[in-house]
Formats: sequence, C-alpha cells, structure tokens
Amino acid sequence: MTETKKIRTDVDNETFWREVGLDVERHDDLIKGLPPVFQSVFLTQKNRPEKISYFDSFIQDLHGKRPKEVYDKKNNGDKVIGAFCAFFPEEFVHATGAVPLVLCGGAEFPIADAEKILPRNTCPLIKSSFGFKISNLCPYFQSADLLVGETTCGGKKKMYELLGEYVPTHILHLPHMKDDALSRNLWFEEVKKFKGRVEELTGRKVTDENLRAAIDLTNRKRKALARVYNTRKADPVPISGKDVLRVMQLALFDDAKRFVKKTNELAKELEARVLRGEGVAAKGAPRVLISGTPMTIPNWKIHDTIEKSGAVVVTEESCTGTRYFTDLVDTSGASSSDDLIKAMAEKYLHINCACFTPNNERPEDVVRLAGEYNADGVVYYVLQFCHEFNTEFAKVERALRAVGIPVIKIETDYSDSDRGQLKTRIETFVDMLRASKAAKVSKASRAASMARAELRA
Ligand code: BJ8
Repeated sequence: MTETKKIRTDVDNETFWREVGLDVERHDDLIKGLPPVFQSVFLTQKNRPEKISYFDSFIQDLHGKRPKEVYDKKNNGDKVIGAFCAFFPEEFVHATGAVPLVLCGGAEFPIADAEKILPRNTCPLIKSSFGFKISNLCPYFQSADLLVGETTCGGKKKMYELLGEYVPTHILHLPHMKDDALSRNLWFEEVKKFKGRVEELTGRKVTDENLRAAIDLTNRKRKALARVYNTRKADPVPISGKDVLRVMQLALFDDAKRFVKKTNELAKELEARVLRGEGVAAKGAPRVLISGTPMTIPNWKIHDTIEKSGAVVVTEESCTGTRYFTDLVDTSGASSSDDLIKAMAEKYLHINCACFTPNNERPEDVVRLAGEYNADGVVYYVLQFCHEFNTEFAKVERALRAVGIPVIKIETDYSDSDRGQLKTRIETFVDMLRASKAAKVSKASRAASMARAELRA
C-alpha cells in the first residue's frame, strides 16, 4: 500500500471523487497537506467561540460532504454555476434553484500545472484556479455546468478564454469606469443578459417572486456576516481574524440558508462574549486591518503570521471581507422586474475593486473602516503580479498617512518560501504598533494626572 492510500479515511469520498473524474492519486497528495496546516493555524488557538466548530468541520471535510451534496443536487436536475469574483449576481442562481459556487484557487499545489500554459508571472489566484481545473483536482469544479467570468483584470480575462475550452463560460462585461450613466446602463444590460443565460441553462424562469426571495436570502447572508464583523469592533476582540476569514471563505461554498443560520448562531455567541468582555486576544492587543486582494481557501498565511505575532486582525477590506457584504440589494420602491435587476446591478457596482478607474472610494473605505474598527495599523496585501491592487497602494497609503495610520505593504504568493521574511517584517510592524499604542496610553495617563493635580491645587 502506498503512503497516499494510507491517508484515505473515507471510502465513500474516494468513490465519489472517482465518479466526478478527479485525479484521485494526485488529489490525495493535495489534501494530505491540509490537516497539519489546519491544526497549526486554527486548532492551536485558545478560547475560541464554540459555534466556530461548524466551520471547522466544513473545512476538515472540504472535499467530502459539501461537494457530494452539490453533486447529488446536480444528479437531481439542478445546475451548478461557478464564479471567481464578487461581481457574480448569485441571486439569479438562487432564484432558479441552481447552486452557486466560488471556484477561486487559494492553493499552491496546482500552480505548476497551470504554468505549463499560463505565464509564470501571473497572479497566483488565476494560476491556482486554472490549475485546479486542468488537473482535475477540485470536486466542486468538476460539478460545474457553467462558469461565470468577468472583465476585471487582464490576467483573469485571458484565463477565462482558456477555461472556456474545458467548461462553458459566460463573461460579464464589467465597465472599467463606474461613475457615468453609460457604464451603469451597460452593466444593467449585462446583469440582465446573465439572467437570460441562467434561465436558458436551468430551463427555469426567474420570476419577480423567486427573485425577490433570492435577493432576500442573499441579503440575509450579507447581514449575518456584517453582524459577525460588528463584534470585532470590541476590545478585546471576541474572535480571531483567521476564524472570521474562514467563515467568509465559506460564504459561497455552503448552502446559503444553512450558512445564514450558522453564521447568525456564531454572531449571537460573539455578541454575548462582547457583553461579558471575553476575547481571544488580550485587551489592548494591537489591532490590524487587512486591505487588498482576496484570500481564498487555504490562504491563511498573512492572518496567521499577524496573529501569531501577538496582534489581532479586526477587519478585512477585501472581497473575502467587507467588499462582499457591505451593501445590500435595496428593493424598496422596485415595482417591476427591471427595477429589481437595476437594484442588483447598482449594489454590485458599489464593490470598489481596484480594476475600476478611478476608484477613489476605496482609499476612503479603508480610512473609514480603520476608524470604525479602531485599527492601529493596516497591512496592505497584494497577490504577486496583481498590478491593479499593487498600483492602487499609492493612493491608499497617502490616505492613511494623512490620518496618521501606519501601513505596510506585503506582496506575496501562495508558497511558503517567504514565510521567514514575512514573519520578520510583520513582527517588526506589530512591535511598532505596540510601542506607539503604549506611548499614546502613557501620554493620555500623564495628561489625566496633570488634570487631576490642577483640580486639586
Ligand atoms: S471584485 S478584487 S474578486 S476582481 S488579485 S485575479 S484582480 S491580478 S481577485 Fe478580485 Fe473580483 Fe476585484 Fe474582488 Fe486579478 Fe489582482 Fe489576481 Fe484579482
């Protein structure tokens, strides 16, 4: 028996993986790396909320229970629609009873395969996503009947053309300028066209009734996430940043209704913790906001490094963070199908992706969030070769410096080769935040003693 065979513990999973056409032997090599990483990143934390266990078990069986559930739905006639971006009008998918999934790759493993076709100097998210498909390593990908791409960055656009050779792919034409009537109209028409494609694929009509229900469901998902995020404004913080990141990462993997329920249960527990003053990090620990490119499973390295250095991540200005849930689809006043679709199109155009030009709302968002979450500093996270987010750093940095918030830029990929260097840079940054926080506290306490002395005199 080979070593890879020994690690298989679930015979049902193996049967399923073969059925969906996975390269099971290589897939074994892929998933055997997950348990030790998961143990080191998540299970070594102390005093975690109990309700996080649902999300733990989801990850621990990431390629088992849920993809099987999706596959069963597919066998019952439902369609599966995969996407790679926050600009994915998932409401139409829910409205027709199809399954929406996010298929962005966050693992290093399939990148070497992707590099046989894609240029090496391409963003790792693009290479990993593509690599998962061409190597038959992802059971979610194997179930997809349709992929949805979008005209965001150049690397993604060209990758989608190649991906379309493997799975039917629909491209949403996202305008690169968001503030004029022409762009708004183009985007509205694109969203409407996508509705037609979903209807065609599923053979089911999007009606006002099922669309309103789908909008309500997706809004409830966004509200549940906002509720969890809101508790992170407390000091001490009731949950670690990496645990919240993982919840975010599952928002488009899990069944939406179940996800809403489980996320609200978690939020309720966190709210009670806040009231009791209970946290995962010490009160007064340096608070970090992460801003930048998305982090998809199992990309946890920046959160892990920050939190192991004694700071706590209090929010993420990211598509695996606030950009996903901040705005709701506002249907008040919508009286026709077109009104509902316009409300959806409008909501999506508020996602301040660096692919837009200009994108001045994003630096404003980062400064606003740093204030709301009382962040002591910002880690600006850029996936290697992402020119959009890398270049936009200049504006975000300027906006933060203007309000006196320190920021460090980290550009990295999915490999572990820069772990040591990242650790050193992040620890130095966190030490600096700790020192400046201590200086502020001692200055404030000196001022208070002087004021008391003056009153006594
Ligand atoms: S809405 S952030 S999910 S495009 S990191 S692939 S931009 S080279 S992921 Fe994104 Fe949609 Fe924008 Fe959000 Fe390209 Fe940059 Fe890679 Fe990126």
